[in-house]
Amino acid sequence: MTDVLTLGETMGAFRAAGPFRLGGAAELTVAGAESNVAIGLARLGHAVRWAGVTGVDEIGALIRRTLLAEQVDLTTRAVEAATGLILFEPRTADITRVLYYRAGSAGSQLSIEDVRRAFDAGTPRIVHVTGITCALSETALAAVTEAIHLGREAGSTVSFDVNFRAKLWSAQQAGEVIRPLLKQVDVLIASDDELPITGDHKVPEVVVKHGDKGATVGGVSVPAHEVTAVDTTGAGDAFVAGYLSGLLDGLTPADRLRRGNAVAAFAVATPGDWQGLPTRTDLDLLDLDSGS
Ligand code: KDG
Repeated sequence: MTDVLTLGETMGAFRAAGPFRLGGAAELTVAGAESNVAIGLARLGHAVRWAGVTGVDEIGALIRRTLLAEQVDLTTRAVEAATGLILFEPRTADITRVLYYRAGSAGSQLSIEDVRRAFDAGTPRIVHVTGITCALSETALAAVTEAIHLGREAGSTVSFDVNFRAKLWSAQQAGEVIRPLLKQVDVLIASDDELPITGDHKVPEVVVKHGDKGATVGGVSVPAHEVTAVDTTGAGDAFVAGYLSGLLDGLTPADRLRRGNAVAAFAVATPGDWQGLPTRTDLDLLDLDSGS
């Protein structure tokens, strides 16, 4: 049984304590919006599958090893191209500069066939995709389109997070690609500044992330937890993991937002995209209804 299928590019991630131009130590880990969501859901006890392509290299092995250790099921293939890299360079407490080394990467070779193989492993209750993957290559966009299509055919809930990345494409290009896809989406997730990209659409459930102000769905708003943030990278993905977890557990819209906010609160309190993501026991520390 698969609760959630997600797909995209996960990269090797270098994180330094300060400017990269000074050299010195940098920590190596992995990062990718969809695999962040997958780890978040797995830590909350859901059955998650991530589909993606890596290189035949040590970074690819690190990605597979990390996701397997986090109990994420994999549909992967390794190809003769380098696994992409992302560099996180903290400049202020709130601002981290992101540098990509991912053009022509293995991950951008994600294709329709990878998605079909992932569906063969089990029909998911939720298919979760993001705008990042749409921007990577023609084949990756085709993979997202196929995932949405197969999800609809199978009766899965289709979730789409805009996740606009200005280093990958312009807002206009993103709008032209994303808007047609939204016709088949059940849950649209966007931060408030990404809403213009989505244009007019009829998506039934629109979840808006307001950063440290909280989040909204329909007419319901829930404020974020007040925590000391040490690293906000991955906060949006953490929120999505919590929100989708709430959807899987049949929580009300307000409780889905509460769980999303709670998961994000844990994520920002620890350096790294996904390292601080909570288990259900952790959620109880916030004295929340963490569902069944
Ligand atoms: O959401 C955090 C992501 O930005 C990060 O993990 C890297 O997926 C990523 C991307 O493409 O920017």
